[in-house]
This record gives sequence, structure tokens and C-alpha cells, in this order.
Amino acid sequence: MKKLLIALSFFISLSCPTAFGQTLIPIPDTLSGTSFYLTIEDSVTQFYPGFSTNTIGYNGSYLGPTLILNQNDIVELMVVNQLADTTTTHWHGLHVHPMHDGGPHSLILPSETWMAHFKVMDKAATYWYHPHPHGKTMEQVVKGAAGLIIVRDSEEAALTLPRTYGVDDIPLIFQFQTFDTLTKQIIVNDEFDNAVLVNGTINGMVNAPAQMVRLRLLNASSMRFFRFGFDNNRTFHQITSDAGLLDAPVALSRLDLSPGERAEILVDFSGEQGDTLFLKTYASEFPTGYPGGEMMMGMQLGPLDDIDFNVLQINVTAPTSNPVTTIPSALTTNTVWDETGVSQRFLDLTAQPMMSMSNFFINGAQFDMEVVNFSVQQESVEIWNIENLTFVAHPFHIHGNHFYVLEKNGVSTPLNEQGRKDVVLIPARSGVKVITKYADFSDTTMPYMYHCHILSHEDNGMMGQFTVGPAAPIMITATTSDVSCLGGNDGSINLSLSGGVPPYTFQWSNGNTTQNITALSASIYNVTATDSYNSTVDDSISVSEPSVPFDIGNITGNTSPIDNTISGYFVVNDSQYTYQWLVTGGGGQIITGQGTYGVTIQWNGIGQDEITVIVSNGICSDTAMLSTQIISSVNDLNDFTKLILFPNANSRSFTLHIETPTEQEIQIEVVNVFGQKVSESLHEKRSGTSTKIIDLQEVSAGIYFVRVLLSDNLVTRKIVLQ
Ligand SMILES: [Cu+2]
Repeated sequence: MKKLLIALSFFISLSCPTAFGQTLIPIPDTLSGTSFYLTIEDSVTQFYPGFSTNTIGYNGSYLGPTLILNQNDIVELMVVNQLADTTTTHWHGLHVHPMHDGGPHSLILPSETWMAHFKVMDKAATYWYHPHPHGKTMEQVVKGAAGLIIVRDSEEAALTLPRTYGVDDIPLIFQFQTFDTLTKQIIVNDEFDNAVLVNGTINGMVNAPAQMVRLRLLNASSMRFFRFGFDNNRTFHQITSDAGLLDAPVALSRLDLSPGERAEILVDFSGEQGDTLFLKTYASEFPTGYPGGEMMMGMQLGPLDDIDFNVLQINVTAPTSNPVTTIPSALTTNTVWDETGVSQRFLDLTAQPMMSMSNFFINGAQFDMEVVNFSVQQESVEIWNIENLTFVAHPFHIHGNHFYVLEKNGVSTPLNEQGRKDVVLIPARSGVKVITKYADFSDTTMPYMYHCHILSHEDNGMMGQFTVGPAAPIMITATTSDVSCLGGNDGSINLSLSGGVPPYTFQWSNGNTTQNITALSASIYNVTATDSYNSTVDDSISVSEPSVPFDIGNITGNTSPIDNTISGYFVVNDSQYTYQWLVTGGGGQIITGQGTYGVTIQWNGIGQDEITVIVSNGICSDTAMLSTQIISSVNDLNDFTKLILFPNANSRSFTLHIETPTEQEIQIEVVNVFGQKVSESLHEKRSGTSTKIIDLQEVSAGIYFVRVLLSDNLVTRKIVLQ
């Protein structure tokens, strides 16, 4: 019944021509320079006369200022969080280091300030910024937290194009919204959207001079797509895709924009002074499954779905004194990376059950903050094959870099999507191929995000994260007695030696290890090192006759509180004797045979210990000593307290993400393996989700532990500084 009422009131307003275009839309203020200050705050906005609607804005009550960035400038952007909730601010489409990307890991607590700084490496186009806190993105964005970013560069500046902001270069932020019919409050639910706002205005109008005008279009909706066109079906020209100029203007009468996508178009109003026209959305023309059109099996969800209607009135006014009247024939040259031989990545988008509108997956998994789904190698070109197995179209966004769409739905990409993109619309039961290359910002711990830009899908798990690994991840070196691997990521790496029987497999972590190979008989061996991201390096080594009967090599202390294990190995090159290894205080084990034996000791003590491992065959023996300190045992981890480090290793500046269910006095300190403090202790009261940036620039390389002492327990994480 409620849905019918919403639909009814909408049709009444549509049928009454005076209901449209009574309010001039505001043109967002601009901020320019190299230092930008944004304050995100709770506010109220009047969308309907007499109604105060609760909203969120940047530097204002709804939406935010347009940031004007110049290519090659080094900029800093300060974001002050005046919300009662945590937030983040993501620079959508910009090519920046993941630490400055503003994804879900860069939380800004209430009353705190976050600063991003980066060199503007992007090409001239229209980008945007919005919150990205996991699970809360939709609520904060639909309540109004979004703004445009315009990047300018010399290439675009050399073209004859309209670029007087707000006059012949008009920014337009389009949003479907759900307003409560009685209270006019924004309802955080995108299924029944009943209004369209342009720059925060319902039934808005804009003045445009009688000349060539550039419109910068952003679909900032949570879910619905637009199929833009004019009421007289006039031709217009698209000049940019999301992240840069197209090769040449593309003549269109319809333009689809899914959430997150941007396009700049040129519309020629020459000679039309005094005319009034409308920009419309033609949702009745959408293929099945496009949100806003006809959903599966003829289902219509919201009152505005599957119909064509006006979204913006345009009043053509007098031309300016020096109008642009032409359209350039060429704009730029987009060079797509060569596809031959590049690695392929496969992602599929699914829903469970099949017809679900709220339970989404990528490669069968929902987003987990603590799982990095994969790594791409810096400098390597990749093709991402993204298959949409659902009955709903999804806009797919990848952070930190642009891509080119190679293929859509099995056919070549439409001309107007052949430029730089960062969101690609994937129709229902269809697939796309995009090609990308992460040439910069290798960071094996701080991830970038990829996700559906339908905000309710993203918040409900249709998101993943990946890191950019170093360009040359693993180096293998060998002597007659040792083989070493250096590099790779922080996960475990397998090194297998084949050519001998049996093959030898070693595990190592933190990107480097040296393994003793004196037990191997003389031969040439193949070495394959594979890290946890499946980066593989092949090499071969030559081993001469071993010089010692056996050797305990490199027993290393692993004082991780997760498993409290100490591991090492020894090798044996004859089978005549019985070998025994003993650990002081830890029991022993009888081993016979020939080969390489791993030693793993479960160590339950807490505190500093000297551990001695002796391997003996009754004739000779070898001893390894290990000094270790176990900071905490696994039992100390409080189920209700989570401590996450981003990056979690090898970085001298990282963020602690702390979750505590109740307010607690927290002490944070960093200690070395002997328990000595290497940084000042911090005592703070914390509750809920909070973050703390730890900076260890002055600390020398080595293994350290971050200890967070709460009132009744201790949580510890190991870090390795290189
Ligand atoms: Cu989606």
C-alpha cells in the first residue's frame, strides 16, 4: 500500500508541469591550491518546504565543495570528522598510494583529522570523493557526503573547450533518493527510491548560455542507473570517460551512467536563447536487470523504475561574451596496454540465493577486512575477466588506478567507453574484460579495494582487497651449502628442490630465509620459490659433495602469539644411525632415516627463555641455541578485542585498528625481542572502534612487538622492520 501511495504522488507531480524546474540548482563552491580542508559534519537541509531533513555534508549541509586539482601538483587534503561516527574519505578514481586512497582501513575517528598527501598524477577529467567506511558507506553517501574533483592538465587546457566553472562548464551530481513520504527524512534503503536530486535539488533547473556547454555528469546514487538523453532526442558529444579524455568526441543521444561513473558531455545550445528543455532519464529503454529499469521477471521495485522522466530543466540564456561554438575533432590518444601474454585474473559476481537482492559475493567470498584476496605485481599488465552471474547489473570499481575496457558482453567496447575508466557497468548475466597496470605504489600490506559500486551491495560484502607486490618479488641465490630466497611478500613461501628424491620443501616467512642444503647429494637441482600470492621464481643450483655428516641450521624463533611455535630444521645425510633431537625442557623425538627434518616446538611459557636443540647420532652431535621471548600466549587474546595492524609488517608507519566492546584504559607500546621498550608508552581511554598511527622511523631493523595492554588482557602483534 505504501509503495502505491509513493507511486501515486509521483505521477501527480509529473503530470503537473509547474511542479518541475522551480528551483535553480546550486553550483558547488570550489576549493583550489595545494592544501585542502574538508570537514564532514552532520547537518540539516531543506529539500521540501517546511521540512528539515537530517543530512551529512562536507563543509556544508549537503554534498561538498568541488576540489580543483592541477596535474603534477603535490597536494595535501585534511579531513576533519565532525560526525558522531567513524568515517573515511576516498578519492574516487585518483591514482594515489593505498595509504592515501581513503579506503575502509583509513578510519577517521570522531573529532579526529586525517591527512592524505600525494602528487596529482591523473589526467584531466571529473573525479569525486565520498566516505568509504565498511558497512557505513551507503548511509553516509546517501545522506549527502560526496563532492566532485576536477583535475586539470595542460593537454586538456590546450583544447578549445568550455571551462568556465558554473557558466559553460556545469557540474551536475545526480542522486536517486528515498524520502519518507511523511517526515521527508532520507531513508537509508535504495530499493524504493522515490526522488531524483541534481546538486541536492529536487525538480531542479539550471541556466545554460546559448553556446557550446560542457556538462560534468556524476551518478552518485546508491543503486540506480541513469540513461541520459534530452527531451527532443538531440545529439550531444561525450568527451571524457571516468578518468580522462576520449580519443575524439563521441556523438550520442543516450548515455548510460551507473553509480560511480562520470562523463563530460558537450551540448550545443547555440541559437536557442529563451528556450526551455529537459534532460531526462529513459529508464524504460534499459535492458532487464539494470537497477532503475525493469528488474528480473518484469518486477518493478521502486516508483520511478522503468519509466522515462525529466531530471533537470535547462533554461537557455544569453550567450557569454566569448563563447565556444565548436567541437574539437580530436581530444587525446589513449594507448591501451598490449594484451599479448599478460596474466589473466578471474572474478565472478554471484548472489545467494540466485535471486537475492542483498547477499552478494565475489569469487564466492564476502568482504573480510582481514583477508587480502590477492596481489598484483607492480609493473605487470593484467587482464581482469569479471563475470556477472547474477540477474542484476553491477557497476564494478577498482581503486587506485584506471583501466581500459577491452570487451563487454563478448563484443568490443562501445566508443564512449574506450577511454580511461575506473567503474565498468557489467550487465546481468554478462561479463567484461578490463586491462590494467599498477605501475606505482607497491605496498605488500596496505590494500586497494575492488567492489560493486551499488552501495548496498558493497556494504553487504560485494567487495575485496588486493595489494600491489614489488616488481621483482623473489630472488634466489645459492652456494654449495645454502640456498637463500629474498623478497616476496609477508606470507609464507615454499621453496622446493626437485631432482633429488624426495623433493625438499621449506617454509619461510617475512620474505627471506636461508636453508642449509649440505645433506643433498652432489647434483644440479631445480629450485622453485612460490610466495603466498602465487608469485613464482625458478632457478637452478649446483650442489657439490657435502662436507659434514649433518648440521642443524638456522633454528629460528617464531614468537608469534598466534601459535607460540619455534621452528627450524636439521638435515641428515646417512641412514646408518638413529638420530635424536632434544629440546631442553621440551621433550624430544627419535628420528631415523635420511633427509631434512623440520622442528616445530609448541612453547607454552611466557617470558624470556634459552632453548637448546641438540641433534645426535651417538657419534657426533650438533647443537643450536635459541634465545627467545614469548610475549603472550594465544590464550591472552580476548575474544571481544580485536587488534589489526595496517600495514602489519615491514612498514615503519602503520595504523593500529583497535576494537574494544567497552571503554578501557589502553596502554600501547613497542618492545624489542628482549621486552625493552623502543617507543614511549601511550596511555589512552578507548572504546568501540578506534585507530592509532604508530611511527617507528627512528627504530633500527629487527623484530619487534606491538603490545596493547587493556585493563584485563594483553594483545601482541609481531612486526618486522627491514
Ligand atoms: Cu552490485
